Amino acid sequence: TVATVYGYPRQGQNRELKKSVEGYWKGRTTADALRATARDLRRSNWQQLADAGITEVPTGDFSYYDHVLDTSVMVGAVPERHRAAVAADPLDGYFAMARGTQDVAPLEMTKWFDTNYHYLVPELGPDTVFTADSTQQVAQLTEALGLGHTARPVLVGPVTYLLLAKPAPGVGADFEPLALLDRLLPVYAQVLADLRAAGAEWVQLDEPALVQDRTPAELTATARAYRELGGLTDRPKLLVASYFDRLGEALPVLAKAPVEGLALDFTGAAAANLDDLAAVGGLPGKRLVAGVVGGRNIWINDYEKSLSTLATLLGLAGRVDVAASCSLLHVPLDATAERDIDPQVRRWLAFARQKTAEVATLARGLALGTDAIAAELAANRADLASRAGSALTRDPAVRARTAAVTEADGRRAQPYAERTAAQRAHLGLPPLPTTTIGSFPQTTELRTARADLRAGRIDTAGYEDRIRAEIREVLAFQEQAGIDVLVHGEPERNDMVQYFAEQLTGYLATRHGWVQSYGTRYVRPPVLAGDISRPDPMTVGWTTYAQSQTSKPVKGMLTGPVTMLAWSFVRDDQPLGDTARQVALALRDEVGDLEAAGTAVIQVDEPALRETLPLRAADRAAYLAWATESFRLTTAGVRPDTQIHTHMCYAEFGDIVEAIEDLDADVISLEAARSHMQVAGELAGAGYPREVGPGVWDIHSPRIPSVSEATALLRKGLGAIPAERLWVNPDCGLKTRGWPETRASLENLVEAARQVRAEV
Ligand code: THG
Ligand code: ZN
Repeated sequence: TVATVYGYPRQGQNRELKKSVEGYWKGRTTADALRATARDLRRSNWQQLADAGITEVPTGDFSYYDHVLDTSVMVGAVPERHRAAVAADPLDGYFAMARGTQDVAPLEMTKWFDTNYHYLVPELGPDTVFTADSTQQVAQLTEALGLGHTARPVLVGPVTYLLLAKPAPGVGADFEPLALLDRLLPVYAQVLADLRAAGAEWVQLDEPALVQDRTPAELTATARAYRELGGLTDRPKLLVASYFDRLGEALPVLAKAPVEGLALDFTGAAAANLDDLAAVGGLPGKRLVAGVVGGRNIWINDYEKSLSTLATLLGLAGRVDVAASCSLLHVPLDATAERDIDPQVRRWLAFARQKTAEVATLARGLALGTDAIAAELAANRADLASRAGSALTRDPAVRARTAAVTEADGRRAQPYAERTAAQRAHLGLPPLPTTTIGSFPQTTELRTARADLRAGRIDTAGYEDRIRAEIREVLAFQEQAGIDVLVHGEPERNDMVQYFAEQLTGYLATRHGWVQSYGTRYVRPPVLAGDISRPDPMTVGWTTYAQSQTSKPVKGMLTGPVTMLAWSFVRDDQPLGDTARQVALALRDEVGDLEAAGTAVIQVDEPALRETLPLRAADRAAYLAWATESFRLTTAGVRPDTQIHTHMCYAEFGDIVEAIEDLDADVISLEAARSHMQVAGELAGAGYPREVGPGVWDIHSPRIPSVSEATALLRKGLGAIPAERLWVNPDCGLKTRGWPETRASLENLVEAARQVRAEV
């Protein structure tokens, strides 16, 4: 019985890869030094895996930036605009595709399924010519074999690669990249032949796109792809892997394909694969790699449950091996590094390193019987019991409160049409009111202040003095610029999710739990470990301080329950909706305290509402039901004249307009500058009846929008949304911007609002 994984965190114990790559970009690290760092990290990762008992290690999962970009390089899908850079220097060309240069735009970036990892979107068109470049894959395999490991290259499969691609610039939106399948397969055939020649017995082809709803044509193309690859003579054995959900209709297609093995996810909702597999008659004669250790959450495995799944699977396949459900890229490296977490609680946690040990233990249990792992089983049972019975995971007060929630708690006292008049009277705003999304530039001084506090160079009082000084400056600027609804600028927050998590009981923060978000950028998602409560107000002090400095309304700023879940590791011992409800009630208390302290406008951001949408359409209604309910539970307790705002960070939400309406917020701000106000038209077209602030400044670019550019966008917005419901604001928060462009852009925004106001 083989123990294996599909990928491992790339960054290293101290994010050495991030430092080395960024050093290379800055000219402080040579290409050779970067390559040496990468080689050391790979060697050390493989050794860690082998030491943990992983008997077949993955290769090709390592990447300087993104493995989907690596696949584009492997198949020669380099966009025209990057060819010269790639020809001049492959490494610099690679980074040019990833990040762009002065002259050329990078590839677009988007989320990898419903994870928090972002990949670079392949750009393809009818003229795309694929050519095989197996250099990187062969080199990594050769390295691993040279170090004495049994190794299996892991590649993005051809169907998923094409399904993740989009039409290149200038190619019609109706172009379907999957039409290129017949051109792509010979390139995969070449890579497979090269890997076989380099010593690969098995190659894994990842096809997670097959766990999404697929059309009959896409399933037919999948069958054709694997008939063709399976029919090759000069090839390694093929393992086709899927994860993140059940395969569904694609399972019979792959079960019949002439490949030697399938890797399936058996965790969470994907456990349905078990029954589905039985229904298709199993995989006689094939290798089944069973993903029974959750690869994207941080909880220890339930050994007895996994062993029972594995035992059932033994009757369904020619051979059963054990794996994590997906690449371990999505979890932090090592839970033992978290010295600040109570050792008892730390035993509930499994990061990548712990998960590899779990996979190895289960493989041993499967091969040798449970007696061979008796000690591990007993310890596992004890740890699970400690978690289930802990006061952290079960707080009777929280449970009583969530159980008592009624439908009325999630309904505002008056409908929008009535409360809008009360809000108007209360706030006294002009038409086309101006505001910002919440954060102002996070300056070096602020970062220094936080570092000083952590290092003990300043005390809490000294730190708070610095924050208050920053708030005064941010307010003074907004007053002088003539903005109508002010914000305090959030100088006290770095990552907003982490900021709130640190103040809520039941949440754990990590010190070293970095997870790759994109390229060299990482986040440290906190852990929703137990029942959530709010011992003390979290933002009221800063908000009321800000309000005491100005006669204009200051907006209170919170992160909504859906985003708090989406950017954290969630508990696996209760439905997501229950956790969301607990977070919502804690936030509801904060909303109530803000209102009681005199805050007339409260914004609850939900940038993740759409990104957490389930992969399969059938699961979406249930998700949207608890997601919108938890938002309403957070916000609905306020008086009619208190105005609730929300903010989302994307322009495509055609499929969730109804859910946005269900939030029952009074005002929503959205990204719109880049799409030239298209969203305003979409919302109006869908009959959205509330106030909208489509962003008129694309804050993702350092460009300063001119007054005439902003007035043009506002006039366009007025074509879709009447003046009494249109707000004027940037696209998103300003924490990544500098002060010079922030000042100039906001002054132009206010001037544009003044000019357009005069016209209405
Ligand atoms: N917070 C959390 N999760 C998120 C986001 C967030 N997931 C989705 C999205 N936003 C990801 N976006 C980013 C943007 C910037 C960075 C990471 C993810 C980033 N990270 C710093 C780095 O790697 O250098 C580290 C930041 C730190 O010190 O905390 O720049 O907003 N939870
Ligand atoms: Zn935003």
